[in-house]
Amino acid sequence: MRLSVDTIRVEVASGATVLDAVRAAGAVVPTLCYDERLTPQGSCRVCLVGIRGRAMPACTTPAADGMEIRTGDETARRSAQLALELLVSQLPARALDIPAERSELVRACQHFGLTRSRFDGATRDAGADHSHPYVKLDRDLCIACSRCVGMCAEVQGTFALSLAGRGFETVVVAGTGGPWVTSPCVACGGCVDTCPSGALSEPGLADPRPIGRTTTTTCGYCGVGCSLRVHERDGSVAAITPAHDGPVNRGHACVKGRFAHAFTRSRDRLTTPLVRDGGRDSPLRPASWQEALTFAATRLAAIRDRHGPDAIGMISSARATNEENYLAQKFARAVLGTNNIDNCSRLCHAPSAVGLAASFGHAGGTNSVDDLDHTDCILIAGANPTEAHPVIGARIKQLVLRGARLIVIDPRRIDLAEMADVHVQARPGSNVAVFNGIARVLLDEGYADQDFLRSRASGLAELTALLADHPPDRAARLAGVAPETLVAAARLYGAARRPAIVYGLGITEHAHGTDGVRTLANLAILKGAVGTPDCCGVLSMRGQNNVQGASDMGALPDMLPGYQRVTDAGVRARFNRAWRAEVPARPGLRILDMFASAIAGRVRAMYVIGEDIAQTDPDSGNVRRALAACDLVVNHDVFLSTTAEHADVVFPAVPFLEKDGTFVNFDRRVQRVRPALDPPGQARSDFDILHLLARAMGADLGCPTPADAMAECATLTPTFAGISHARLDRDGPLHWPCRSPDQPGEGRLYLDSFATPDGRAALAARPYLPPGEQADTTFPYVLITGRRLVHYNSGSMSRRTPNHQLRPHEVLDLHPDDAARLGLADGDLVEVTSRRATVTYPVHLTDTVTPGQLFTTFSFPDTPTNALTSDATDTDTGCPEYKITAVSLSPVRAGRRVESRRRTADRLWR
Ligand SMILES: Nc1nc2c(c(=O)[nH]1)N[C@H]1C(S)=C(S)[C@@H](COP(=O)(O)OP(=O)(O)OC[C@H]3O[C@@H](n4cnc5c(=O)[nH]c(N)nc54)[C@H](O)[C@@H]3O)O[C@H]1N2
Ligand SMILES: Nc1nc2c(c(=O)[nH]1)N[C@H]1C(S)=C(S)[C@@H](COP(=O)(O)OP(=O)(O)OC[C@H]3O[C@@H](n4cnc5c(=O)[nH]c(N)nc54)[C@H](O)[C@@H]3O)O[C@H]1N2
Ligand SMILES: [Mo]
Repeated sequence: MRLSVDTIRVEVASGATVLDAVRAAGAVVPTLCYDERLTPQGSCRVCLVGIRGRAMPACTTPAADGMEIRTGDETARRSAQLALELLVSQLPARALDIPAERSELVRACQHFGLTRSRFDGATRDAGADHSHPYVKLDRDLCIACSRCVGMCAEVQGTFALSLAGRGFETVVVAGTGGPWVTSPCVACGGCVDTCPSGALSEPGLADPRPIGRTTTTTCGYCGVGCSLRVHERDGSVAAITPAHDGPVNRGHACVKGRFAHAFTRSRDRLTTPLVRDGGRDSPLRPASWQEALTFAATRLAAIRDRHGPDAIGMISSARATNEENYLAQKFARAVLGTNNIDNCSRLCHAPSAVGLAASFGHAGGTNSVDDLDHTDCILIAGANPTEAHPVIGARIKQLVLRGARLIVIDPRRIDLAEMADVHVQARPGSNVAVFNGIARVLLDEGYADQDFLRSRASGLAELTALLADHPPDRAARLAGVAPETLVAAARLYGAARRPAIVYGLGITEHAHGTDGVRTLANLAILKGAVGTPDCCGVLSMRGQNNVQGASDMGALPDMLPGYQRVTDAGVRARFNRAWRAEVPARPGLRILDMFASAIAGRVRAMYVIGEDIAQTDPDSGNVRRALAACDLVVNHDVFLSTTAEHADVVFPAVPFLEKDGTFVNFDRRVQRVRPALDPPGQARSDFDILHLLARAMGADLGCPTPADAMAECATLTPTFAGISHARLDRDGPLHWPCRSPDQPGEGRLYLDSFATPDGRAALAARPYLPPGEQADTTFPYVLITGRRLVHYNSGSMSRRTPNHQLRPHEVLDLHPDDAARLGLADGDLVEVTSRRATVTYPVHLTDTVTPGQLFTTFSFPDTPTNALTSDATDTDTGCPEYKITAVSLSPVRAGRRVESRRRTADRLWR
């Protein structure tokens, strides 16, 4: 459409509004109730423009071909100014004290030349609500524009906010109107972000002092990879806002990425190296870099020379950048001479890497998250995105509100189960049975895409044979659900035109996690819903900010960067030439095997970067025994973690907000990470620490800067060959594979063929097998472990922020029927005993868990959940069975509280 705005001619797409045309022409019309992310309301009357002599709201009037828009039209301008004057006459004068760049209201007033004198002072005194640590409400500044209500409903999908009261008394309320902190608000920050008047604000931005520099970077909490704008003031983070052009988050964020940054200036940040040189019972003491580096280097070299390179086990960090992980695996292979390097993906999505690669070819999700926009049915299995990947959880809610069907497969009634068409509340560990049951229905009832199966898939005969004795009622029995529920789920998925699969740790962290991934992938193959135009594929909700990248960079015992096998002589030869080193041919140890080898005396040193193995790895009593058995433990961390407490040398590392490099998010997007702050004290990046330690051992790792490391990796790794910092800075994020500098990355994979040896998607015939650990008469409950919204993994970061006020300690979710049987009330203490330890928790009564099942997290050192978890692991990958621990419960009678805590500690040190 062609039209004119104040004589400037512009062209806009069909469906555009007059406001779009005005902005395309570069003209300025103030708005108050408008936010491009929300349904326009046209209620504030401040954006009036003249069209054919009439005053029309720009935000709701559709643009039309040949239209002549006048932003300076006298009638429109006068009416708009009147509307604004009426509005501000009700506001206290402080509404104008807010700096213009933070208040659309102030900017609108400036536009119309309205000054302070028009503010007659407060005519109401509704007061403030500062109960929430992040979201502050000044009711007297509320102009009832309803944008916050729109954000909470349309973007976040939480529906926590509404407008209450009449006329000028109208004001936003959270929940039922009590203190904000007690409402269902999840503190995504969307309301604060959209508020035009300052009624809703956050502490960092309410501060009138000016912001220093603002840096665009990628969030370092979960694997969604939100683009954030970090605003610095006086050397610390003043505030973080979501980048509105962020390709994944599209202007949204969550309570962690957006608000939980205070940990960066926590008083207990490590700011100098620490050394323990008086034996294991002596304390760690501050040391100079020179001293600590020499200490670590001489001992590592001595162990390598005396016991061989494989006596050292190295764990690299899924929290660190690609470039740091690239250096870490180069350090292990080229400096130490061992393939004993692994990363946290082992505990998390190793079954995804192996399972997806076997089914489709690449060790990552099959599609870009953007493809979700086109789906008509989402199957979520073993993932809880509204808590663990909140921005994606919000996106899924938006899709369901717009009409997409939703299937949830989860033993707990998670938030999304409330809006699901079908909730298959399957027993933990029954995934393979459930997916085989669904596959059988897809085949039996004609939902399978036979053309796709003939031309693009393999393994149908074997799968069909296996499914002969997997009828849906057997699957339903194993899963503990009604057969009709399973069939209903299968029919919904089967009937969808563009179904999407989204899954998480409820599939992978099991004794048969890889089988779970493969039998889930079968469903997409049977439907022809992967590798085809318009397909939505299979998305694995990768966990940590860079767990995809840590594996992509080769921090794995059997793979060099880009999943090139260490056993391949040709691959090794290329790396040997480039590195002037000898990459060992034999695959190294996985994380849990490193612990077993340490206890057996074969591994003598552990070098752990940014993973709190003593708190987060399974059966932590065993981990501590492994650490105690080593001659040397080297650790980098931002804080004195539980693991650091067992180390001989601790190097003070810096978190994502203070470093340079890249992360890979869950949909294989390589994104830039930029330093927004200077590190405190003598803390340094993992990149620098690895270089310094290599140098102290007489070696040179090359690639002096992160950009150089990415460049070196690109020359050695075909799937990243087209990626460089310069290109990312110029063009923005890129999906891998990206094979040359002139190629865009591939978001949707396999359109021509799958990357398997025969080019076909591989169906897998995997039978249901029972879990590694099961409930019995001594340990009759199944403990499920996982995530809650406000804390993150070990909690080392989130506990050092006001998120702690939102959840100050851990609880054990228990069904009210079980509680009644045990005589427990909400908040009572209960001892949870597994075959390995006892830990005491306060109980939280909730019917989101079924009777016989329990739920908790592992984010608090004083409730050490992983003392309980077992050493059972996935047969294909060694991923721990975190999702099933058989336990017994014993109520703690008053007075026994202290004693039980002490017993926990004793057992840990056994
Ligand atoms: N707030 C927050 N966000 C996080 C993290 C955090 O600690 N806190 N950690 C990050 C990390 S590292 C990761 S890996 C991701 C994890 O993200 P998710 O995988 O979404 O999180 P979990 O809560 O561990 O597990 C997901 C669900 O699996 C279900 N489940 C358990 N057993 C089974 C089963 O046998 N079958 C099925 N179908 N479901 C089952 C659980 O009930 C749970 O709801 O989150 C990331 N994001
Ligand atoms: N029971 C149970 N246990 C689990 C799970 C479960 O579901 N249930 N999930 C498992 C999963 S999926 C995961 S991913 C793990 C996570 O376990 P961890 O990786 O141990 O936990 P995190 O808190 O993510 O981070 C580890 C450490 O890295 C530090 N850190 C942060 N950024 C940096 C950095 O840039 N450099 C360095 N050097 N250090 C940094 C933090 O301070 C923290 O001490 O937990 C696993 N443990
Ligand atoms: Mo994870």
